[in-house]
This record gives sequence, C-alpha cells and structure tokens, in this order.
Amino acid sequence: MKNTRVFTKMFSSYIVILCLVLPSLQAVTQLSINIPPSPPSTLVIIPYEYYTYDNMTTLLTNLSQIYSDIMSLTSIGTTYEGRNIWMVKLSDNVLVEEAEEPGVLLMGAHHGDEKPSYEILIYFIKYMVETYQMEKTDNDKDGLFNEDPFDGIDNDNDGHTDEDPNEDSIRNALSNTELYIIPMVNPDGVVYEWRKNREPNYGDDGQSPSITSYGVDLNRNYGYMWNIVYLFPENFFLEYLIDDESWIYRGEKPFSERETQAVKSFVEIHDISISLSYHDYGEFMIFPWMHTSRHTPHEALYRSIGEDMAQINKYELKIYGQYGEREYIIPRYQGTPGSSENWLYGEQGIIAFTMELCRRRPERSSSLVLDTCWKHVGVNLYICERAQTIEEEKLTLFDGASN
Ligand SMILES: [Ca+2]
Ligand SMILES: [Ca+2]
Ligand SMILES: [Ca+2]
Ligand SMILES: [Ca+2]
Ligand SMILES: [Zn+2]
Repeated sequence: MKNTRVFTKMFSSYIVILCLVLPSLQAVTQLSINIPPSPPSTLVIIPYEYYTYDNMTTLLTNLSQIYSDIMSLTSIGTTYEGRNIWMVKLSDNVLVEEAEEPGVLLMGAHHGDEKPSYEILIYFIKYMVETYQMEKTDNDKDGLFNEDPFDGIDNDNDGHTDEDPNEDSIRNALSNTELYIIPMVNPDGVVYEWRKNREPNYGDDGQSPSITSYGVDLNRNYGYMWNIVYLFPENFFLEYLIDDESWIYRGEKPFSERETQAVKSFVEIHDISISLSYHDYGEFMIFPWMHTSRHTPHEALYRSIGEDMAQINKYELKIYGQYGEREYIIPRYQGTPGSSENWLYGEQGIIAFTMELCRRRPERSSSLVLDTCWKHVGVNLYICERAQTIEEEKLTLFDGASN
C-alpha cells in the first residue's frame, strides 16, 4: 500500500474519482491506494508517498494483464544496474501498429530525483485504463453530467475546476492515437534518488584506469548540435558539461548512455508526432530550440499548442525569442543542448515540449501532487486530441523564412 492519500473538502472531486477506480484495483492489484479510516476534519499536510520503481513495475504488470486489450507493457532497454526501462502503450488494437493513428510520446524521470515527473504518468495510465469502459458519469454527483470538462475553466461555477470531464475524451484518445508512455527513463537514478544515471565514469575522457565518478545527465546526452557548446563555452557552462563529476555532465559522446540509446532506438522505429517530457520544477514549459534563441520554423505551432496547455495547467509558456523581434544565437534562457526535445524536433521532426512540474523539489504535499496529476491528465488528453491534426499543422503552420 504505497500512496497515502488525504482528502479534504478542497479535493472532494478526487474522492469521486477514487471511488470509481477502487473496485478493480482492490480486487487485483492491492497496490496503490490507501484510504484513511475517516477524512480529517482540518487540513493536515501528510507527505505524499511516491511510487518506487518496484511498485510501479508491479502495478504496470498487473494493469497490462487486466486491460490487455488497450494496454501493453514492454521493456525498451535495460540500465547499468539491470533495470528495465518500461514503455506502456495505450491504444485500441494495442498489439497492432495502426499507421493512420498519430503517435504521442510522454516521458518522465530523465532526472531520477524529479518524482512528480513519473508520478503523473503512472496516475495518467491508471486513469486511462480504468475510465475507458466507463459510461457517461457524473463524477462530482451534482446531478449534471460532464459539465466541467478539462479546459482549465470552472465551467459550472462551483469553485472546482475540471472536476467532471467527458468520458468520451478518454475513448477518443485511445481510439485515435497511439499513446507511448515511458514513465521512468532513468530508473537507476530514481532508485538512487539522484539526477544522473548510475553508469561509472572513468574520467572526463573515459581514459582513467579507475572509476572517478558516477552518472551522466541524460537530458544532456542526446546527439543534436552536440558541438555548438564549444563556440560559446561560457554561455553553455561548458566546464560543467564536460566534467564527469558535475550534475550536468553530458557524457563522453552523444548517446553514450543505455537510457538515451533506448529512447533513440524506440523513437526511430515508431511514428511519433508530438511529445512531452516531464521534469520538475518551476511550473513552466519550454520548447526548441534549446541551443539557440532563434525560433524554429514551427514557432507559431509551438506557441499555439503551448498556450492551450497553459490554459489547462496555468503554467508559464517560456519563449526564447521573447526580446522583441530579435532572435539571438545564444539561448537567453536555460540553454540545454543535448536535451531530448532538441533531438526529437531537430532530428525527428517531432513537436516536443519540456514540462516543469510543481513549485519546488521535492513536492511533498499530497493535495498539490494530486492536483498536479489531475491537471496533467487534462494536458495529456489535450495533446492526444491535438495530435490528430498535427501532421497537417506542421505543414501549414510552417514559417520556412525564419530559418
Ligand atoms: Ca457533474
Ligand atoms: Ca464525467
Ligand atoms: Ca466546476
Ligand atoms: Ca472545465
Ligand atoms: Zn529534469
């Protein structure tokens, strides 16, 4: 029994959701939900208990057996310490690659100490499979059905936002997209509770006879514009990127790590249209380029999707070229060459965002973690909906002149 959940009046909508999913979970998985004997009468901050790698593995294994018609679980690779990097696929006809359905890729825990980044994806997977068969449901029991869908607006003015979403939106996502979810890209880092993976380093150049340190920052290890950092060493913190003891050590060469190789190999043989990579923290979103403040040819498309997501989660959409009309070669904000998004977009043409969850790390408040999970069910469903038109939009919302 891992997740202790506290319910207060503020979060009464979660009670309804919980009740709806409880029977199947209790019967079969016995894992994830622990209901306190009676709800506390005052707001008590009880620390949220995040999934462990092992508990996640058990949960996903069980869910993929129960819901085998819409969920599959495969390992896309193993880590230095021998853990599987799990990939969940959610879709109707889940064992078939349906070419006409756009691929959506959601990833968490490139950084092992960013717990909400995988938690929201585990929550999302559970919510999707458990809601898929559900009829039109009055989730908040106010006599109205689906009166407050996921849009970031309190449509019925009852003080709660998005508490009674439309069950059809789940079926729509599963019927019309191929949804690929890698909740923990870096399971060794999650288990060790730190940022990098656990591969031993033998000096900056790999030539040292003995181990000098452990781990690579996986979100600096993707091979796109790898060498630009040498042009502007100070702006990119080159000194730290190439120091094997640093938290942002990018590795000896592009895709030197098992985890980034696994993602790369997976992406190269699947048809992905759009991707979100979850991190924490800061409550903001960023998008390519990440090695320069120049806009991509898809700036308008990125902004349009980003603004829609911001409407749902109320996060800030950060725009690199936000200083008037000018675009700078050097990134003005958090330049991260080697990030997954830069490679996904630059090399694979996938519209890719980073989502920074929560206001602090670690976020411990149960109510805030659950609120974050819930809002990003809405964000993920929105991405599934948008994916259905995105290949067309990539062609029409394309500004060839800006690049
Ligand atoms: Ca209702
Ligand atoms: Ca509903
Ligand atoms: Ca409402
Ligand atoms: Ca709403
Ligand atoms: Zn991160």
